[in-house]
Amino acid sequence: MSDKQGVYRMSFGPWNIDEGADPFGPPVRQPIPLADKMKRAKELGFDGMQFHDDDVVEDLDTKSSQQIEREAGQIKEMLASEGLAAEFVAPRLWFAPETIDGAFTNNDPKCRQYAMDRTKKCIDILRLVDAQYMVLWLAREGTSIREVKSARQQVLMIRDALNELLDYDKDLRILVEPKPNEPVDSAIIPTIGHAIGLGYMTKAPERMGCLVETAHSMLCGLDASDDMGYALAHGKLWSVHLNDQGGLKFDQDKAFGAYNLRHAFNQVRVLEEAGFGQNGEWVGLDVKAMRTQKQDVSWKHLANSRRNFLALVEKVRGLDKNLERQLIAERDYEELDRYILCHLMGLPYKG
Ligand code: XUL
Ligand code: MN
Repeated sequence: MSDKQGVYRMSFGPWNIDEGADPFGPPVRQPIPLADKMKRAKELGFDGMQFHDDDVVEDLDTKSSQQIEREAGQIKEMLASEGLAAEFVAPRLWFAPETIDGAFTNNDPKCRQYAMDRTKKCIDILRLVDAQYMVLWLAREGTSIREVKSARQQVLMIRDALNELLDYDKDLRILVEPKPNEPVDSAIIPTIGHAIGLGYMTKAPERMGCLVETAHSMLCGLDASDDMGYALAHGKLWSVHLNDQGGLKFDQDKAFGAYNLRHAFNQVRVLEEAGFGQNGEWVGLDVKAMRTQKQDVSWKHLANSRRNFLALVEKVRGLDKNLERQLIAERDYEELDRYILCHLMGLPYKG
């Protein structure tokens, strides 16, 4: 919840309205300018935007610091004129030739230097657009075959890089977003436990948090609501990427609640119970439109995810807590199961 009790601030990133290209086929929609995406965000009831560094400054690697300052300043003005805020900026450390074999764990010191320089530019951009955090998805930190890198060394290399970044900006807060695979076969920081442990290894654990993405937890074979609970227990859940996923497939980024309503309900429940949002945390989405969607409706997955989230907030708040407590005390979990399903399906429940 935000400062207004009970109201969540929600965000998404420009990549969540995309052209529909996948590894097997080309784009099927025209690109939509960032300004239009921001307008759409406001119309749909969102409060902020998430960014990759080059969503803010295109072709970042070719830009001077003056150009970076000017272009990021323009984005800040665009946000302000829409009444939106920037939640985070994330360095895109997986696209350049230098990051083919990883960023901070690359075997080539020149490539590691590229990753460090690029991330420092991301931090500069984050300050220029007034974003709250840097999100770090460690996309290619891992291996395709184990023998090319040392697992122990990779962790220490990432820790050293984080220490340098925490020194570069003494107010910087970094949220590690784990994912077990894709694009690498085996990521070195696959789960939320790894992400939190990594934060504790740095010189400023108090500025290290994490972000749980529903689909990423599921790709680990884990339950996202439990991952959120684990991070909340550590006081480290500083953002989420809500979406959905039909089991152990590629990272589908489906609309929140689209596959498994009860799973979504339990994510909302764990957030509500902990008062998530009261310390300025955002409810972020990371969802993708189906490739079938035509141009003029290529934003419906965002509207639907937001609606589903808010409807589930009402479902969580509308639970009969006394009944829940009573059934737990009686250890009648089958009955509780039935009650929850009736509640979710909107069916009348009679004990
Ligand atoms: C990739 C993913 C990223 C991060 C930000 O699966 O989720 O978009 O959220 O870099
Ligand atoms: Mn994500």
